Amino acid sequence: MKRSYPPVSLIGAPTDVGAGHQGGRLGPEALRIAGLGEALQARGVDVVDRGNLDGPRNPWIGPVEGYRHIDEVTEWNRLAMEAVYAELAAGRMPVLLGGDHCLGIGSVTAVARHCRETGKKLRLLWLDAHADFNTSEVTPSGNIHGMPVACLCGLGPRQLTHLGGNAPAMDPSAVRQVGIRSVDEGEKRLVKEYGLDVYDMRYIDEVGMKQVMEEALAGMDDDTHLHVSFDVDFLDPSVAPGVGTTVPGGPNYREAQLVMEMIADSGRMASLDIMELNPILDRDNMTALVAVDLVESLFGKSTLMRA
Ligand code: EXY
Ligand code: MN
Ligand code: MN
Ligand code: MN
Repeated sequence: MKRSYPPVSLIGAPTDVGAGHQGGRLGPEALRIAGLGEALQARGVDVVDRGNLDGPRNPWIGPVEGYRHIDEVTEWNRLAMEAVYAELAAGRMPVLLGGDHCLGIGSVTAVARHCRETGKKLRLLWLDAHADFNTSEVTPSGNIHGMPVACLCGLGPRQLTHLGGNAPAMDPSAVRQVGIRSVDEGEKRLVKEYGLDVYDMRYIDEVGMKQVMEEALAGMDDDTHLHVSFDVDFLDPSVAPGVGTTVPGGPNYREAQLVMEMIADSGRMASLDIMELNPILDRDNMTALVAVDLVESLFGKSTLMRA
């Protein structure tokens, strides 16, 4: 079926304040150079590039009370939240270009507010090698890109859990995590306690990606707003080496394409993050090119011959 998409706004968030490596702040530009905007335009999508948000520089200092750069993280997320909310309120589809995955706090907080105001049900699909459910007590690093899902579910520092005014921004029952293969010990306990719906690599190996995505996308209807938070480290490092926290044993190119194609078929995606691309660690922009290729599939570019 040929689907029409709402107009898209690209928003660059060039920061790595939440990460353990520098270089993610070059991500938005690498995605532009890989032709993200043009690729969507070629699919008939109306695309506007809003340029980059302008937040604080990365101070590159160690954790304080379990959090690294928390004030800078908060400011970047406030900017991201406002930009994403404005696009949704204008009836557009925000595509937030990271930048590190701490930005998911601002992005999803904005989406959750939009859902409350428009009576939509939120579904959060978190494509990642990591659960991103750490707290200051259990984090091995203090890096806040390991904490955004916890913050969204009300677990974390007040300035992040209450970014949108009230907490929690969303209910854990709306979360579906796919591709997970690196969860810290304390984090694992919290993921279980909060009842996150996790489709880890073991489960993907056992039942196959098709069934995983059928389960992760089940139960959506016309009133569902699907937010896709695509951490590029979701992909196997052989396909996507240009990220700071590679974890072996991720989805291969074809499995990742299937994920994107099934999301496209659902017809529910209304907002998107593309996170954690680090061009400093990449080779010839190959990870950005793969990300663009996959995003094209999110917008219906599949070579379906048997429909
Ligand atoms: N779990 C580790 C930590 O909290 O330090 C690694 C987190 C990496 C998070 C990446 C972006 O998804
Ligand atoms: Mn809407
Ligand atoms: Mn992540
Ligand atoms: Mn990750």
